[in-house]
Amino acid sequence: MNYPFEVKKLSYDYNALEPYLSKEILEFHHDKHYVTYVNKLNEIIKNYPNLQNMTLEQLLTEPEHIPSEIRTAIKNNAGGVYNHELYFACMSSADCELPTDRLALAINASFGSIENFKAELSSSAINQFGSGYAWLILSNNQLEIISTPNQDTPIAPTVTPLLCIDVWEHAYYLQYQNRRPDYVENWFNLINWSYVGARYMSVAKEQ
Ligand code: MN3
Repeated sequence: MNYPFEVKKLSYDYNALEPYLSKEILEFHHDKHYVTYVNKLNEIIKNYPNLQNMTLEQLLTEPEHIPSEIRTAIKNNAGGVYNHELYFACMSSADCELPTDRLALAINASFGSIENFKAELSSSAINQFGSGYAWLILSNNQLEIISTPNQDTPIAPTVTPLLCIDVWEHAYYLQYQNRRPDYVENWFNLINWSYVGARYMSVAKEQ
């Protein structure tokens, strides 16, 4: 039984990501925005016992098991939970070293260099029109950078999200107002590469 889904606490203090991300933003983002998605998801599946045994990943990858009248609501709210949990987990207060493990080799092989990777991910995040996310994903064992609108989640049997940046205005407006590019630039200082690398190692097959 996975139900009810529980709010995951941050693994760092609210002020741990300063100066790149303010305490105020993180408090609102985690305690209000993310928590609301958890509560809404639980509310939606309250009356659907069959869905209460499904994992968050199953709710997102097996729409055929979800009654059509709540399919969109599940996509939005299970997505909101999954995406925020990944976003928060991919950040760290530690001075994040660039990746040096097998993920680093894969990034170099796929994008040419870590600088190119950063440029592509930045562009994807800055150019996502309106609300959404930019992602590093592993798709059929290949690294790719994509962006998605709203709370869409790029997850499928052959697709695993490895890293995401939330570019909804609530993720940066209190500190950066309309300056999304500045937020994106600073966010690169916060990436928890050891977490992202471990995520990669858990799903990547030897090339
Ligand atoms: Mn958000």
